[in-house]
Amino acid sequence: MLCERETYAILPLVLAKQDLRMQRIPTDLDQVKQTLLDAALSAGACKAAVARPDGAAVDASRLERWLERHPDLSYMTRTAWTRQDARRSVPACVSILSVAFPIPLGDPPIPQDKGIWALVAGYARGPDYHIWIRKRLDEAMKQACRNLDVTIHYRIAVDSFPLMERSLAVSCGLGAIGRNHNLIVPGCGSAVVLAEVLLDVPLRPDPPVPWDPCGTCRRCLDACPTGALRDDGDFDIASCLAYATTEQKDKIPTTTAQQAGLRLFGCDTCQLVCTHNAAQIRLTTRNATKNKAAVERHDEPAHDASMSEWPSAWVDITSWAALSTKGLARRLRGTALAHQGPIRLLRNAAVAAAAQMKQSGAKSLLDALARHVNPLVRAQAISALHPDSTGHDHDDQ
Ligand code: B12
Ligand code: SF4
Ligand code: SF4
Repeated sequence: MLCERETYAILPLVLAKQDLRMQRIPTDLDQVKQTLLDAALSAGACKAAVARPDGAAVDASRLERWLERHPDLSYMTRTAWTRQDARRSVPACVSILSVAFPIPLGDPPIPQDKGIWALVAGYARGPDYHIWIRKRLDEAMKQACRNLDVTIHYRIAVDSFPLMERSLAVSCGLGAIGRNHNLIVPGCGSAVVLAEVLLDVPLRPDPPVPWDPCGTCRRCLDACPTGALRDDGDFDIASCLAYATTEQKDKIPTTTAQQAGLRLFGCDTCQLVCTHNAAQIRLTTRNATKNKAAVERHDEPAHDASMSEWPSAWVDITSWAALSTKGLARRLRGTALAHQGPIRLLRNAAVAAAAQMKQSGAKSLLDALARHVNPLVRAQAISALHPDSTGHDHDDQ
């Protein structure tokens, strides 16, 4: 999950956009802190706290070990040093609001309507979370500064900046990391997207909260379809289906593709089984049955596609092969899926179609994808149609 790689080009960044001599310096910093925390909650967050800019540094050695094992994520390797301390990319940053926003979690049953269906993970349903969270936080911060009558320079990050967002959140007591490697916010669960507000005002940091969310539970380890979550606490990114469907650049290997099944984008399995998420799953399911659009509950971003266009849990991919890549990109504009680009989504569509071969239409969708102009899409579709082949067609030899 991420659109981080797109933003690195603009580093290093500064917070200040105005003439510092003009600014009104806040005096009562505890009042400022409380107002900003309240503003984050009013923007829809379920929890917010203040972290130090180097709050993630305690996990530096974890990150280094992780990078040694996963060198293929080059954007992570390139930015490893800056990730550990926000001041390395934004020198003016002296404190950070770490904020958790609830997102849908729960997979409604596959629709009975005619179609070839593919499943979108909760965080990527509806309008793009990068956009709606940034917009809401920005409005709330501006309003808070007006109420306080102070000038505070800030920069908002939503999965869009080289930080260790989970580690930062742990450092200020927002929650704790579970065996599924997700941040679990007490009372809210792990169905959250993390955002940060980098600030030039020195707020008192909140302490970490000692909390073991897992005890003897290991449901997520048992439920993970690929064994990506290891008993020893290790995470095997190469076999994680969230990685395969959102980050992997080349063809998805046959075994992983079979494990991915209907998943079009992301994987929620290790969160669906977690008891900390029971309330959020109930809420998502209730909203999904009551009103398809209500499950999204988010603001529409600033373009005029109608709400019915947003990806819900299930997307009908029947018509995808008939669309031009530009046409598919246009259809997905304003959603988190768009960061993936149409080609990799069509590759994933081939995987999902292969899991529904008994449905009428799946074979013709795969046949069409096997003739697609792009070699990656062709290769995935051909290997779905002929699992024993290499997945290469004549044009690729
Ligand atoms: C790369 C990345 C991925 C990769 C690798 C994930 C991974 N586990 O490392 C892939 C593509 C697989 C991925 C998948 C997902 N991701 Co992602 N991803 C990121 C990204 C960009 C960097 C993560 C990173 O630095 N990894 C390196 C390791 C070392 O760090 P870490 O995982 O962040 O956290 C470590 C520390 O907290 C430390 N730690 C501290 N205390 C403890 C205690 C214990 C017991 C353990 C084991 C570890 C531990 O170890 C953690 C795990 O290694 C972040 C955004 C960001 N900039 O932080 C989002 C982010 C972590 N992803 C997020 C989400 C939502 C997901 C998915 C749920 C999406 C989905 N539904 O498909 C899945 C979850 C998969 C999983 N079980 O982790 C959210 C996390 C929300 C949350 N509640 O934790 C983030 C923060 C984005 C955001 N802004 O909301 N992701
Ligand atoms: S399912 Fe159990 S072990 Fe996994 S994160 Fe949740 S509480 Fe922890
Ligand atoms: S996201 Fe899916 S594949 Fe990845 S660790 Fe969780 S359950 Fe396993």
